[in-house]
Amino acid sequence: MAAVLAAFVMVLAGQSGAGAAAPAPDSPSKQYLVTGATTAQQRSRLARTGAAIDTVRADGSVEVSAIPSEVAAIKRLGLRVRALPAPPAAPAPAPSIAATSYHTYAETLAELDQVVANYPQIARKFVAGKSYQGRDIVGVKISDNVASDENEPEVLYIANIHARERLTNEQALYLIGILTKEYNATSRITNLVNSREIWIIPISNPDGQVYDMTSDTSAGRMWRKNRRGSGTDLNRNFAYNWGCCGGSSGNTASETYRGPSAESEPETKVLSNFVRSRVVGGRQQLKIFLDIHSYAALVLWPFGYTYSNTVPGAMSADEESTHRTIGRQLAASNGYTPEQSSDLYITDGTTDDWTFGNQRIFSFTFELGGSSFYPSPSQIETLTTRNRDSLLTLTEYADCPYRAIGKQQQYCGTP
Ligand code: 0X9
Ligand code: CA
Ligand code: CA
Ligand code: ZN
Ligand code: CA
Repeated sequence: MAAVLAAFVMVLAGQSGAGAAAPAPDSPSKQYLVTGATTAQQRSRLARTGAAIDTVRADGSVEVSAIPSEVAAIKRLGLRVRALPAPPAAPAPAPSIAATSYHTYAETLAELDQVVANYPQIARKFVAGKSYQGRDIVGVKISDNVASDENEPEVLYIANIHARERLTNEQALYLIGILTKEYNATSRITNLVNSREIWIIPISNPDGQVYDMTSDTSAGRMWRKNRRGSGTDLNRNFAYNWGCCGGSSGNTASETYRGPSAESEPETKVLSNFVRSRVVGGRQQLKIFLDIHSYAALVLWPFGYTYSNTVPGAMSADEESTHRTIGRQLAASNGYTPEQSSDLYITDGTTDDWTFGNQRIFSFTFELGGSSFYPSPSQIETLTTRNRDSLLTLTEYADCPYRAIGKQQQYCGTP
């Protein structure tokens, strides 16, 4: 009953932005710069309109993707809003620099096939399931004796759940690249591949990614969601406190539309089922989860649905300090800002709230750096190489994340 009432109130709130003169509810979103929202509470109020917060600038102003009814709601909050220019079209890549341009979905699949062909002992392709439009959601498992399910700590990295966050696929491919090419060459990497099972899904939202990259110009379409109906924000569709807290929208046109129910979207189901499939003998094998986004240069950890650092029965003091300690260490390496997700703004139904809250996997979200969703291809190498050490460090923590706070003896029985 409470949930029904809450949903009803949300619907009313969502509709209050649509006055007589309001534009059609399904007008596409555009990017705006919002000034006047500089605290987490103010950004949460902004996010509660349904606008997607794309990045927080150094001066505290916020870039958002918003539909007209949301722009009206932002103005009613007393915040200043001005339209941002559409991202510049990237120049068509010359053949000589084609190797450094963004991978399409097809090129990504070809690259993964090449990796498993080159490194069959340590790299194996897997298909987690299919998207709404029937595309394979593909990943690579990297480990020694890759064909067997060994008793080794497992980690899961996913990227490109938001279609336009194109650099995130490149970051995943970069990680696959160093783990394979440097095996038996760099001892830190050899040790990791020998002692972990590393699952990497570079394009979690293939329908959205293909749609975003398929346009008449070389600029992207600025598409974020999946492609069922007018699209659902997959990072608001996960089944932990779904739609609880004003951190997503009930308006189908919104960039943060949470979907009709938790796990309503095929892609969410595929990713969630994959995570559940790693419970072997009653134990979740995944010890670390990372969801890679862009472009606010952040290291985030749960929870996003509440400002509370700890939650009885859901986030103990030791779990919180383990997340925070690892998160700060990663940020010290890649130069991003470390914070609890809700310090950015309240979100609900995100990947990491579910992987930790429901599956007890220590979970992080990276927002990669960059000046837009489409940094110049010439920046790919610099922007991804920046995470070399942080990604290796995170993978190392899979043995016992509590090692970060010196409690590996207590929680993992290891010295
Ligand atoms: O709003 C989002 O989904 C993420 N930002 S983005 O610009 N990539 O869309 C941030 C999510 C932060 N919250 C959690 N990870 N819980
Ligand atoms: Ca192995
Ligand atoms: Ca295993
Ligand atoms: Zn994102
Ligand atoms: Ca907090």
